[in-house]
Amino acid sequence: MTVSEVRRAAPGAQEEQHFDAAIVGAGFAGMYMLHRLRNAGFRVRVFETGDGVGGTWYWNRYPGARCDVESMEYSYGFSEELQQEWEWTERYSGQPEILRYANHVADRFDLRRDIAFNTRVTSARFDEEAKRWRIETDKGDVVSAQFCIMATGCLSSANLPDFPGRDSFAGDTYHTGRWPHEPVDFTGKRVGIIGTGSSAIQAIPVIAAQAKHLTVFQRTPNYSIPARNEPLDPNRVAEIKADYAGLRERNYRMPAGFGSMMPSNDGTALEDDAEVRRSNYEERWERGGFTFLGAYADLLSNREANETAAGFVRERIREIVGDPKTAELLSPDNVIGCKRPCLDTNYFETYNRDNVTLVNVRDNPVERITPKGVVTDGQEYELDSLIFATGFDAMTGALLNIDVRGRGGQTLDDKWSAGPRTYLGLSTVGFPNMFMISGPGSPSVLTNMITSIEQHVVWIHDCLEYLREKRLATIEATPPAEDDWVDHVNAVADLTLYPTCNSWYLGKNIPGKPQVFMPLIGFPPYVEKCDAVAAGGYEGFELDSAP
Ligand code: NA7
Repeated sequence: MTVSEVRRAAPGAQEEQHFDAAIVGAGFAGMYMLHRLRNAGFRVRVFETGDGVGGTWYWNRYPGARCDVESMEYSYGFSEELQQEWEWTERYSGQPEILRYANHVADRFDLRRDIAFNTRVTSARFDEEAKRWRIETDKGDVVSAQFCIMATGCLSSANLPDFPGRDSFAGDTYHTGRWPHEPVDFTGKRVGIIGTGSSAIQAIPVIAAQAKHLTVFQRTPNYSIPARNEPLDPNRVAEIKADYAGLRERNYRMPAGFGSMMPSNDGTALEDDAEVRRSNYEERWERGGFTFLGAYADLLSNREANETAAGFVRERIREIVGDPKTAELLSPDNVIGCKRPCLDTNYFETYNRDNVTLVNVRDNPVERITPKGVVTDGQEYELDSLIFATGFDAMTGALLNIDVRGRGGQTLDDKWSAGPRTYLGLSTVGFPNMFMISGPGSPSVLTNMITSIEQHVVWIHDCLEYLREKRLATIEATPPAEDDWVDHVNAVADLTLYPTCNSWYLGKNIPGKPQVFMPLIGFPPYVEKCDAVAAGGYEGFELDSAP
């Protein structure tokens, strides 16, 4: 930085610093983006609200938190040394191990020196004259950067519903996505948990084993497949490591960027007779994990086919859960896979414990929260601790929590008032030089997130190098490219059963949120499109030369 580059902000505030790129967030996306750009000689600063790296795995420390993608797949593939030296211990890693991995990566690549921790970005404004972003933080930093890269995560803005009397509860309250750093001991406590999504399904068996009593308030029952987690077999690990690049490459060609170790069947469910179908489902149920939904190619496009898989899971629930009424309440009636499918360890079994009660809040919603507990259907459930496992304002929440303003001072909130509009999920018209990593309109949450992150980071890095080489000041998506892309994302979703339920993919979990199917289905064609856009000199973008 030269002296002439330094401008003073308001008296008392810190001096304005100039960077090539400012990155918001130090989760897996922000960390790799920093590494990649810094290696290419760009001056980069990362801002992170937490006091450590890891993003999702920094915040989601609830008991039982675990990744649903297998460890050997849910890890960076960009460094052969890194993937050879790191040793995962279980088929699916728990949160503490993933956080250790994130810290190892930060140390190994010396990332921390360019990350401002405990620092929340409050605003990002595009200065049209300077063709640069001006970024402000809650610590008084004022930063100017040519590029603003949002690595804010898809599931990082916690959803805490506005239950009447919510803050009057006298005991301890928790949100799964904002769990304390110190261990929480529920021994001897009457615990309540609202929600039965992925987080609750992982936490419930662990908390039930410790608490005096656990009351689960369920609005919508969820399908869940056994994870069949186990220690990793060293021989299997050695086999994978002997050709790790091969596994990454095969995964890259999978619809969700992972799962090549047990690929989906090409056949359709109704082609098989009932017995064959059942044995196919059984094999995948025994194997555990998301592979269950790969039993047939049409499970998410044909309702009748889907019902064969859904019915199989409902049968398993009835087999596992002793009390028929509880089993009935736990049995979903919607399309399986329409909401994010869950993986569990002894979830349904937990309802056979004497110290667990399931309360249906679908027909009689939570009326209010009192100092003593939760009231529904006129009955008060007395509790010592209350957990909100109520999810996230997914995909757009974290971005819109920042006051982002593009050309003409337009806010992102305003631009997206009818739902997010992007080109490739990477960029949005009116906000030049701003990139989103795994933004709405990209495959993101429907894939192995680390694979999607790596693909976006490489694409953004290549784009920035291209602009530098050609001495171009700005890149901005064009309106027709964005319109076509939004239509494309919707058209792909409409070919499937995804839009048929109240999922967070559609924004339906947040009252008042516009309902648009946000992720793009299908990783390989997306990668092809991104590559073609770049190879064609960034088709669908307008590039502006340096002033
Ligand atoms: P989810 O999957 O969004 O689950 C949230 C749960 O909270 C779900 O069961 C909701 O019921 C329930 N919920 C939300 N608001 C309310 C109200 N007002 N009353 C009762 N119940 C409510 O979040 P998770 O944290 O479990 O998982 C998020 C993702 O993280 C997951 O998909 C993985 O990708 C990892 P609903 O279904 O809306 O009726």
